[in-house]
Amino acid sequence: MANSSTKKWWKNSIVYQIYPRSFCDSNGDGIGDIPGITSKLHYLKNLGVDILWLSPVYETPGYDNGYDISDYKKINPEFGTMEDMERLISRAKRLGIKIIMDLVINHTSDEHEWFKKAVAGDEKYKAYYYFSDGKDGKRPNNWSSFFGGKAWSKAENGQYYLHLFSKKQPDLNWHNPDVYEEVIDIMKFWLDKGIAGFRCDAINIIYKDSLKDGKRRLSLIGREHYLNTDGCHEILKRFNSDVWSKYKTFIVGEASLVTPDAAKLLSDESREELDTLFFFEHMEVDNRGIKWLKKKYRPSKLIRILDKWQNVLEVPTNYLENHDHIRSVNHYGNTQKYWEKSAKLLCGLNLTLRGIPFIYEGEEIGMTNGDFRGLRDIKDIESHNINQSMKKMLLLHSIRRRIILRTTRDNARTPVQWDDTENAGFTTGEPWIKINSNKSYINVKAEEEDNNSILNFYKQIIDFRKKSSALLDGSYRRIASPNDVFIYTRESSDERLYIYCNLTGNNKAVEFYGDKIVFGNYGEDERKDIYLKPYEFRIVASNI
Ligand code: TEU
Ligand code: CA
Repeated sequence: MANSSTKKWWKNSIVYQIYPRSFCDSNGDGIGDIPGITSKLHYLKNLGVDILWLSPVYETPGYDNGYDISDYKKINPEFGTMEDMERLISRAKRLGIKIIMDLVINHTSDEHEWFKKAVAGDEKYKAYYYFSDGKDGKRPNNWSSFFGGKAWSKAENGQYYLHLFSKKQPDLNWHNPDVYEEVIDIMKFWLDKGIAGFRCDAINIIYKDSLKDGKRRLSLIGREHYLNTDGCHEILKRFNSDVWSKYKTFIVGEASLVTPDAAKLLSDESREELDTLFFFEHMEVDNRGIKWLKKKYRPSKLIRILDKWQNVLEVPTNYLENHDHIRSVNHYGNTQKYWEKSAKLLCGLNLTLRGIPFIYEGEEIGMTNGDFRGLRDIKDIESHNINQSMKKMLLLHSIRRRIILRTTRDNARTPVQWDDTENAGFTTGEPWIKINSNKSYINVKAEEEDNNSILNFYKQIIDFRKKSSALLDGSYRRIASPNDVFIYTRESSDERLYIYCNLTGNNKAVEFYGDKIVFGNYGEDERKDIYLKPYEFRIVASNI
């Protein structure tokens, strides 16, 4: 087993996701940057983080905040220089923190050299993308884009090109061996600089089986032609044997629309593809078909989904928020009366399930959705595209406003609140996106000074976890989930823990398992009462 545990050096890590644009600005231009990240390494070390995942820091025109890359080997000048990046890697290393980068290879920016050459008529580079004259002047097929609207646009050469995201993000043609070679080279470039792995963006959709029309459906027409294709599996295996295994990387894939069976095929160790992946089902718990249409959130459904996925992946990922979704305390908690209790409960849940916990910047202080005044405050390209689509459907401004403000990705992209000063200690200049006015009480400085804060709860539970064999390596089993309370055990050969999560704002009657409450968001005592308070989280140890 020694072999497999060194191979999985990342298995007991805690990962922290940084969205660089919103993390910390070092030079007063209102945009977070790499020196800003470096200046907070001690904060992250202190929190107990082992791995940092950086959302893209490469050169980009910035239409999708860096998920549209124009040069994979350069740093976005807004974020700093290559020297800044190298300094970040080496400072982090000194503190024992590893860094993984976002690898966006489904598409490039349309301002990438490759695409520009392609449009100018260079045949080599035309073959990097999907160009087509279309059918009788119409689009080549009926596919729709993830960001609303159609998946084909016309380039300046008069031809259509495929883009599963915005028209600023043309899809690469993974049938072309040259594309493979380019990406291998990019990966090595960064791994040689000391990067520990990648979070592979939209990885399960990169390989298109065919360009035939898709089945008609509510969203993502065409998906059956590119989701989890054999070609994609083939590429992942080759990445693994050509690069990843040689550098002993940690690779986590982002796999939208993935089912448990597909997830196993992408990440079972024996298949040598991804180490693990992000599934989306719990994020979609309150979707009505598409994310813009919501239904009532039901904790029992969340419990069912999380429980199911605990048993699917060899090493699951646990995450409750990221840069693409609303804040978890808005989603699954309560931002009013139980803001603090519910943020702590979600922390407890995320850090005691089996697998690797991912914490998204600001989650550790209980940051909430943006308090945007209107659509004019929204920066996100997806939100703007959806607004345009809804306009075409003649939806009223007030309706569009409500739909977008509720779900926009910008909710999680407001700057990290470091203190209660005018710009929350994020910048000395004009922030690129509105800072939440609740910085007055939700901020790192205030929470560092308060022993009972959400931030200190994170630190304590991370500490607890690092010493607990049951949480690190133990099995997981659901005991019961009466009345929206999630109860499960984590058990190793010498430790058994019962975890209670009351996912509601009401008192709940439960059975008491175990012997002694050792951790909780209502304090620790030997209460054996059968009532859980609103959003109560408890760890109960049991003698074995
Ligand atoms: O997201 C890919 C993805 O699968 C989308 O469904 C995503 O959930 C999106 O937010 C739809 O609402 C990745 C990145 O995480 C995202 O930030 C990028 O915009 C996207 O790829 C394109 O690179
Ligand atoms: Ca800056």
